[in-house]
Amino acid sequence: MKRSLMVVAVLLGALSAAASAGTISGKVSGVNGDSVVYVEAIAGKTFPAPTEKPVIDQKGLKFQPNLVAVQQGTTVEFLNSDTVAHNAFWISVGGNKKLGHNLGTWPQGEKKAFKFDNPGAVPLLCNVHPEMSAYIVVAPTPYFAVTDQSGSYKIENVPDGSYTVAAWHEGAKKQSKPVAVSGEGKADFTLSK
Ligand SMILES: [Cu+2]
Repeated sequence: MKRSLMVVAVLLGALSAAASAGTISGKVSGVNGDSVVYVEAIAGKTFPAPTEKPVIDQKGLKFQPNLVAVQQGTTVEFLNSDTVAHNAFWISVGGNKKLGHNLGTWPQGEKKAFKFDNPGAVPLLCNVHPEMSAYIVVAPTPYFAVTDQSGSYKIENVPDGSYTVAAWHEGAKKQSKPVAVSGEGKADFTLSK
């Protein structure tokens, strides 16, 4: 009996959590392929850094995946799965050249880690292979999503409130707009170079 009551309490808790968390969804058009959509910094709110460490693999002379979105404060691991040595460096974060960094060069099977404490787009390059490139987009909040190839996106678990939502795409001008979330919010973007 006690046990079934506990199950009911846990279920009710899960239901109320689901009811209070909303979504922001929409479409990014005007560009081809993946974009990143994220909620800009929220005044007076900070978020603990995630403990999960996404991995970018250097495999087949490519960064895989070649577009990764993470929350500010996330440690990203860079793995080399190729038989040749790879490097990873970036000249800026969010256009700020003072945040450029070079992780060095490392052989197959080894990993290097870096904690991204500043928000913005990180243009990732390998100085051994000029054809290798990728982007990490560091979002200032936990509310972000990478679009699918058609540009559709959905950001889950967003509490009700008013936000500024930004859309980023490689080579396009970043666009942001206000979005009110009450259970759900919608934001479409049309980006241009
Ligand atoms: Cu390389």
